[in-house]
Amino acid sequence: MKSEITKLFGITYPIIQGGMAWVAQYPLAAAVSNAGGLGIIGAGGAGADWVQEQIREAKKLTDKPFGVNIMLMNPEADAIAKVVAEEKVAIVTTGAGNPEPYMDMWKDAGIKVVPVVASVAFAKRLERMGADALVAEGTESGGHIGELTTMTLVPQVVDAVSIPVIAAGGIADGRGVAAAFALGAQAVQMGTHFVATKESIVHQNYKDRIIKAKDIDSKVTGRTTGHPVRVLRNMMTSEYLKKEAEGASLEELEQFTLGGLRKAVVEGDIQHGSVMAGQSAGLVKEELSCEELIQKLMREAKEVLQQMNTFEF
Ligand code: TUI
Repeated sequence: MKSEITKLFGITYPIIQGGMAWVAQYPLAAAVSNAGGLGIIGAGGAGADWVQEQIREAKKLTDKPFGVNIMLMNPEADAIAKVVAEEKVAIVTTGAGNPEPYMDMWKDAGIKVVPVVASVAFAKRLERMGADALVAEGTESGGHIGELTTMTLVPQVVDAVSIPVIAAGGIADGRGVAAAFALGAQAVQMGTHFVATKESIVHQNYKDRIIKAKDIDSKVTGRTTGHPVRVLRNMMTSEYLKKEAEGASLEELEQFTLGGLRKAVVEGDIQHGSVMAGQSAGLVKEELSCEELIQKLMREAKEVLQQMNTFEF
């Protein structure tokens, strides 16, 4: 499945791994790139030195292109933006904010800039600013989310811009990959299924929680605070959603989730931590290697698309 994105990034398959905070570290990114997709290191809330070390370790494990995701709410974003330029990372994706202040510096360093967007207006603006491609991320995604679904957002962004669009949110198997192409996307970005791969460094409890998740296990905290975050339901979400319904203050709610992702990823406390995952968790059935997952996605997508060719009109 060659596409504008596989050509632009110099990768074999149109599969991008999401740049998830705490989770997307160099072993995962290198494994995805070595398997023919695009691996991404998630800078999340980390410091610039940590990101630099991650990039250098990834370079030792792969000679294929990989990317770095910068979460723009991170107070260290300025310093991380400089590190990726100095290290001449092939591709930078951004999330949770506006990357315009860094675009010129990154373009001068020869970096391909791929912002994550959740609306058409923001997509058009970033195309004008020189973005090379966009990730259109639907509300089915895990973590910090926008309002629109992947099904409605992706075709509207595809219609509004002429740069290639990568679909994200709710995709975890080959049917989702085929559907994304039907919507006009040139690749997919997946997070949740990659969290539960062999090369992912998250605690085993986190992987097992994703694998046993049912369709209705997905919850959104923080709708009232303006920072909606999709997670898997547990004791923390029950308590949080109760506090939120009772009109708890912003400070109290923020305090309640502080350090929650680390608690789940590192300590494996899946009852009190933030188990960020998308709605696609219900589609994840087993822990595969990145190579096995990417091969499975491409085999399934090919089957679906060939099946569609047999429709009679
Ligand atoms: O960024 C994400 N997903 C994330 S970031 C994250 S880290 C975190 N940790 C604890 C609490 C909260 C977050 C976890 N998941 N996805 C990309 C994304 N970006 N989705 C939506 C957006 C977005 C939203 C609004 C991008 C830009 C935007 O507005 C920018 C503007 O200037 O209007």
